Amino acid sequence: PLIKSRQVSIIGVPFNGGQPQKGVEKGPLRLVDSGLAEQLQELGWEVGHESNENIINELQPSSDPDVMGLKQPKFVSAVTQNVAHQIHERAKQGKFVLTLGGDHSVALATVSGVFGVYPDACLIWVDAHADINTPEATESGNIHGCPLSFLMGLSTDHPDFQWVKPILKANRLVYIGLRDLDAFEKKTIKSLGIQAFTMHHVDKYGIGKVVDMALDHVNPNRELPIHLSFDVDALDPSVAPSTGTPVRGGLTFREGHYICEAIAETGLLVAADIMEVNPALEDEVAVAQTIQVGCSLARCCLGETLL
Ligand code: NNH
Ligand code: MN
Ligand code: MN
Ligand code: MN
Repeated sequence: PLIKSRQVSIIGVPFNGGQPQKGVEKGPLRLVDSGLAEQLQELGWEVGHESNENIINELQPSSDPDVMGLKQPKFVSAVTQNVAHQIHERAKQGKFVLTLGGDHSVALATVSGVFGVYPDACLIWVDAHADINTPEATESGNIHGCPLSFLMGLSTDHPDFQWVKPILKANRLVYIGLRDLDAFEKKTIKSLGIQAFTMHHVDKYGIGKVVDMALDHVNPNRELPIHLSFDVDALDPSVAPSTGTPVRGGLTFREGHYICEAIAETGLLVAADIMEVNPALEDEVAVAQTIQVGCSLARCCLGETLL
């Protein structure tokens, strides 16, 4: 495996500034409080944990008006730039980086940090949404719907995100689970030739074939490092109800876990994000279910089901 140390660095990012709903900032601590660190130790990993519970509020600017149609740009930029450095340091030390969100704008930090250390990595984006809107195109203004446009250099003129380097090439990105795309996103995926497996493809081919095809595309020789960014809204709302933008018709419990298992099995996974768990949404039973799923996806990424 690429990560020889068997050390994992859990990076909590209790941040909600990339979208309007409160509560997603409580995701990371709930995942850890439910025993995630101990579970990973049980699997033989040496676990470090940075909760970042204190730094986020300090980074909130006193005034943060919309810029080029994006909401809270200064706050999102400050938090993600800061966390990108932290993630870069941990990846550089040879540790597996497990980032717990927080909303998906935090991918600006995870992908920047990880690709800074592994420039030839590929990114597997598991999500109901494509998160590739530009400031011009976004209908919501929520930055959690935009991180990939910055990381791919499609949005180079926004003053607050000049620090984000266009490190992601179209042929190193693959989507799984898409089912709620904006018109601009569809057009962009087509015109850039980004490989995308929607829920239609999961139905048609089955998840096993989809993951094989996804890896064949971004990692044909099975030699490049892999970063997995998993938005829990990729799962069906019956599996992961406590998330900000649930969309019917998502991945089953097993399909979601299979993706993590199959990628872990390659030995090439160097970083994983578990994003958009919102413990303030739905009832306590739903929250507990969503937290449990988040933890078990993370464990599968770290090899729980490998023999
Ligand atoms: N595409 C929409 C937007 O840009 C929704 C994004 N919402 C997400 N993304 N939860 O994963 O606002
Ligand atoms: Mn997302
Ligand atoms: Mn999503
Ligand atoms: Mn939509």
